[in-house]
Amino acid sequence: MAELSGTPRGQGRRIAVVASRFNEPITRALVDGALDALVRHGAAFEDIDVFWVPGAWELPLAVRGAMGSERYDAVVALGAVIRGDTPHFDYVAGEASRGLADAANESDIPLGFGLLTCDNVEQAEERAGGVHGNKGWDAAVAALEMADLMQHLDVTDES
Ligand code: INI
Repeated sequence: MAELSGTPRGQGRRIAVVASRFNEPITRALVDGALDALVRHGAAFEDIDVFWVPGAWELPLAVRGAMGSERYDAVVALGAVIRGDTPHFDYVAGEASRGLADAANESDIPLGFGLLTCDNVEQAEERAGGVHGNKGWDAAVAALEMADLMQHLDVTDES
């Protein structure tokens, strides 16, 4: 029996971080967390590109673009959808999540999912560098781990 898991190694990896500007104080903290995680795991700063989109709704299109560009070994999607007084939240959060899942399922390039869906700003702050950690960091590490695992599975090339 073999048990394998990926090691989150950033060395030599080119990474796209796609982040939404809506709720920017939160999403910038997620981006900071992701960049910190990538560099601390060995990625070179110059091998990381950060793409900003208006809101979470626009994340899937840019993620697909990054995946299709053949320029990246991993992609990290970051956003924050915060519940308001109308059902708008459900549409944006649900469709952004679905769009990201669709993009992930149609590509062999790992996608870290760092989209917060919270009831209020406090919950989002707690997950963007607060008591519940930084989900941008978590998403970046997950993407690196999966990039390594996919090499074990021989799906991506070693370059
Ligand atoms: N986009 C977000 O990223 N977070 C939100 O909380 C949000 N809310 O609540 O409306 C939001 N809306 C904007 C949406 O993502 C699109 O950018 C916009 O509809 C233009 O297409």
